[in-house]
Amino acid sequence: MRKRIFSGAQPTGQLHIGNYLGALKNWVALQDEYESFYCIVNLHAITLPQDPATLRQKTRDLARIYLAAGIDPEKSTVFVQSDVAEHTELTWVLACVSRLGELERMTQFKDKGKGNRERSSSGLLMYPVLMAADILLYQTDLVPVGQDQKQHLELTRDLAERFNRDFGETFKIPEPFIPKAGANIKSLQDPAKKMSKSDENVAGSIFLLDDADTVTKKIKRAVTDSGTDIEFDETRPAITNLLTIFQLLTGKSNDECEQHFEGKGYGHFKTELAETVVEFLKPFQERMKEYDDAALDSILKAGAEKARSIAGETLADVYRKMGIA
Ligand code: ATP
Ligand code: LTN
Repeated sequence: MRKRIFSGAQPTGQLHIGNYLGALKNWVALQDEYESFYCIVNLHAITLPQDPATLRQKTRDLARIYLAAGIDPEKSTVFVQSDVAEHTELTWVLACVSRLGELERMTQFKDKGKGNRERSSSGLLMYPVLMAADILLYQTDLVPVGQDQKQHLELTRDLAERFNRDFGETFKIPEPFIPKAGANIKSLQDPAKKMSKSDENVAGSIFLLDDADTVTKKIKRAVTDSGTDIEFDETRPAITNLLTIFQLLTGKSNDECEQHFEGKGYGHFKTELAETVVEFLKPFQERMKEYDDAALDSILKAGAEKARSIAGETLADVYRKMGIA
């Protein structure tokens, strides 16, 4: 049997090149080798306030983005989280296994709740429990994510181990897959911060749906460090970030990138980087138009059915072991 992958992204804000390089690009690469489940996690989205019409639209847009990125519905299972009720059911069980202390220590709870515990939704606190349910329902081997999800993966493993210890072997313990390069793409405006959908300063992110002009302007305005060499250098995070984007989109090695820009200035480098990003985005944006509504509906329906058949088995086993059914 092939090993399994599970991953997902939230249908909120606009997907950016950090989401692509840190996660989606690897999902596509791994789908040939693994049995893959790629989920649009709309129930995670409502841990923060969302406009209903926008959420509905973004859920479908994100499915199109997965397909345009190269996820092949013939190879991978693509589905919407809320279409498979087992995710919410297992969340309740795992909520009873998790501890308040460990959830309150999650850095994302503090960040996304802006430190305001009194006004944060309890859903935001439960966010990583729902994520653990997503993963554990499918007896997942590998979870390809960006660096920011590492702590949630550790919690998932802890919950699975605790459940297995208390009720008997039930869940496979999943491993994170965090790429060496690209797992933490930084904001173009502040290389101390990660590129983020929720950043108010849109100049910091290259969105997958940005047009050529916007991309070029954002790259031209990107902050750089002191010094002039175009080299990977931890002490110069801004240039290292831009070079990482170039490297991952062209498939060149670090050395090849540095040689390519040897003796060239920032102006030249930024022009070429902008061209590279635009060339990548153009066919991507074209592919988004390939699936009409009916085609998309049928992919998501088939995906949910496949997902439900596996998730149902795991949940039945969990209930049996707990004396619930
Ligand atoms: P953001 O953090 O941008 O506000 P989010 O928390 O809503 O987004 P998702 O869209 O659900 O995140 O994330 C999808 C995937 O993209 C996750 O695997 C996440 O780790 C990855 N990711 C998010 N930001 C970056 C980044 N700056 N660099 C690399 N990977 C990232
Ligand atoms: N929290 C993740 C999205 C997510 C996820 C998952 C990723 C929800 N469930 C299961 C991997 C596996 C994020 O990227 N913000």
